[in-house]
Amino acid sequence: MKFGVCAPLEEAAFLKDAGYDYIELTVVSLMPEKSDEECGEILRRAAASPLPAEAFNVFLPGDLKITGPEVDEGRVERYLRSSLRRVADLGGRVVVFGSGGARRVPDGFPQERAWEQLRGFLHKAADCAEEFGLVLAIEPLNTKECNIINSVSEAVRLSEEVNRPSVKVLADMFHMVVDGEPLESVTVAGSRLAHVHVADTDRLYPGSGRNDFRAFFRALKSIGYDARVSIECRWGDFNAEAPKALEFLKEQWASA
Ligand code: LER
Ligand code: MN
Repeated sequence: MKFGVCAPLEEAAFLKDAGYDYIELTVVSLMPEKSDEECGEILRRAAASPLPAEAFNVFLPGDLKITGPEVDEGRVERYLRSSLRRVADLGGRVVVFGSGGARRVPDGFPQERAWEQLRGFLHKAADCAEEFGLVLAIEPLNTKECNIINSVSEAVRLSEEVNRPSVKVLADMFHMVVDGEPLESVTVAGSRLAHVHVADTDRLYPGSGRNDFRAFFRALKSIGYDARVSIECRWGDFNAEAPKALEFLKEQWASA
């Protein structure tokens, strides 16, 4: 199992020294709507990251709507091509489709139509992802954070309906705990599970609270999941907590 952290590029050297395997950067930090020339420095620095950037979250900016009456298809298509090309150029493997602002269904808009729009969006995204050799992981967000795709089981259903090899599912322990989703959903996701986010109670660092990591990891092991686990949490003293969190995760994984 590879362990990583959702963190800005500036933390890559520290995380490497602490023993992490990769860093999870944000797609939006690659400024996909700006030209390669305008982003030259950012892209050069990301390419020189001391730790491989194998995963990327925060896929779409909140104002790039993909549901509702005001979807700008041209802008979405340009964004997909530019962002996924940059992720692939940097050696990324998996892109997290949470993007709660972009996918949030506007009040009064029919949920079924929004679901249909998400299927269309994922087909377009899959066209690029497959061209660039990337995997997309549909991320369920808890019901306080978004009003569509709130559980791993819904993400699995969407992934099944889209039925493209690049469109898979993410399980974020924080969102599952907030909404009380059973671990059985992870088991049911099986080979569709492509990425994992973890945090402890109150979304603090692993090992600081009461979440049952061993049980969660047991569910991952039962389906043969052996890709990546990223910590996505709020840190207090990052330099003290990040090494402790890795030690904790490794111990929990080994004993699960
Ligand atoms: C993104 O991966 C996520 O889990 C959201 O809650 C944004 O913080
Ligand atoms: Mn997450």
